[in-house]
Amino acid sequence: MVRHTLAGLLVATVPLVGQVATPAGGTPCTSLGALTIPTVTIKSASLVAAGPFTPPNRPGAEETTISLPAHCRVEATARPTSDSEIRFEVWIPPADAWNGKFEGVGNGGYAGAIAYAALAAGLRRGYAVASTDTGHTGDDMKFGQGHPEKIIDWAYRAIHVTTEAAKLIVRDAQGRFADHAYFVGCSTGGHQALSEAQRYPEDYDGIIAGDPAHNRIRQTFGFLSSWIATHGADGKAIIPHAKLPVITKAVVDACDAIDGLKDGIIDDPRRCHFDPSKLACKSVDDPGCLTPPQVEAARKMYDGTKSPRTGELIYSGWPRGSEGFGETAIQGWGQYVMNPAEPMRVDFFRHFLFHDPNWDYRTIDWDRDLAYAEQKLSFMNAVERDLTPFKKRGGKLLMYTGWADPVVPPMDTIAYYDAVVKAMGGLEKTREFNRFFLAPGMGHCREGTGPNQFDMLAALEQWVEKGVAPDRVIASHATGGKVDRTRPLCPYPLVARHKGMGSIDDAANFACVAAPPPALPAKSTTSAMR
Ligand SMILES: [Ca+2]
Repeated sequence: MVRHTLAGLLVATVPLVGQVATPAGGTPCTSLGALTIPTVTIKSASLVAAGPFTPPNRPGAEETTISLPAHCRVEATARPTSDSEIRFEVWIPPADAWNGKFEGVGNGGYAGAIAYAALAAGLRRGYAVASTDTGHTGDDMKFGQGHPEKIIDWAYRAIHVTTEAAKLIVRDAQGRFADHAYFVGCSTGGHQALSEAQRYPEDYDGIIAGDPAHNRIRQTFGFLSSWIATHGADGKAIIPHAKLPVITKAVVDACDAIDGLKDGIIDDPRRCHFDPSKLACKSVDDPGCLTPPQVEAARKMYDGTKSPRTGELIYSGWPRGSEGFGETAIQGWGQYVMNPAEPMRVDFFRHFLFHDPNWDYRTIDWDRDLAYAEQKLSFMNAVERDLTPFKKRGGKLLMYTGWADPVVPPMDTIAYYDAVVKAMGGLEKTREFNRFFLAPGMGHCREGTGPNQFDMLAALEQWVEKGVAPDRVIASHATGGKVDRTRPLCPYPLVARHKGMGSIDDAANFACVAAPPPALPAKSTTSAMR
């Protein structure tokens, strides 16, 4: 892999006639377009006054009008290959509002859009921030058909070239490089975060990888097998959406107390072996019970994807407690497995792997096609476990994930962290630069019955800038905007335990303690991490 360095990209600033130096010695915002960076075209650089900002994303995107502080907005495009079209934006606070730092923000799904809400969050904290659309427009995967370079841009290159160019743009605007660079992402953003730590360890001093979808190829195989296992020949979901919360309630009733505290939260679903047959209908189907096919479909969701030939685990199943814990489709198995009319991300096979838009997912060969995908598209993963270069350069990595994540199974993230620990010489040597926080009862990146709001970036800043490693991160749960519970998130493998006195809704009454490892279920097979 070609590794570009900042030194290799340096920078010719075209002298501007009559340029007025800003107090900090930087280039005025509206002159930033004169900066020359190889393969990068700066489309515009403009001062944006404080006030409402409506992101120019496609209609229906999650962002609506947001309120922003004053900043310099730079829109640019990077073309590291002749087929690349990587749009990105850099938002730079005025010198007196700048915290001296740079933040790259991650995307969701297959991206195809600049993450304006994440840009806004960073800017409000005083960061100079950057985000990219990862080189294409829209969440669907047809962009990859016949465009292998665009798949690479999406997989890892867009984040890297955006990072390097954005650092130079910030340097030009402020008259100096940022003191520290951070990357913050969840889901695909978590994948991007781990990819940066693995592939480009010089890019960031501190990295936050939330609910990382970095074992991407196997996750895609997991979506496919889960969909097939939970849909009838008519393409309809076997378990009706209304029954998913019924399963979660039964799971929590059965397993809540295993951790020693009846608080509505399963602390570690690996200790919960609830079998859906407990909900089997006595005679007729009704909304509170499961028919035999529904029992079987739920079991397969927990069991994960296995090779029909060898029984080897290809990808972890989804955790007990993730079935349906809230109203929206992402708060349960709806959005990624049950609701789609065909398997989620099936276009990976059609447009990225086989280049056959008519590929029939029922022809999948789990062993042969997985081996082919991991050989042909290995760059779509970010599963390197040896993080020595990142550790050596002083990098700090915070990982987190929700224990009720219905999109990225936490067991797969644990398998990765365990693999890193092994490769890096043990837990203590890993904890020096990489800590992993599991949030009980949290869904995919946010929400859930457990405390799910926390400030990982503040913890990371303390670690990078003050050398104070996080021994716990306080998380809160809110109902209707009002905080009703706080808890510490503990660095894996520690768990939060009530001290035996005081409110169970107050983090002060919990300690991070070692817990015996959960007994593995009898039919557990080898880890998906190679
Ligand atoms: Ca509990």
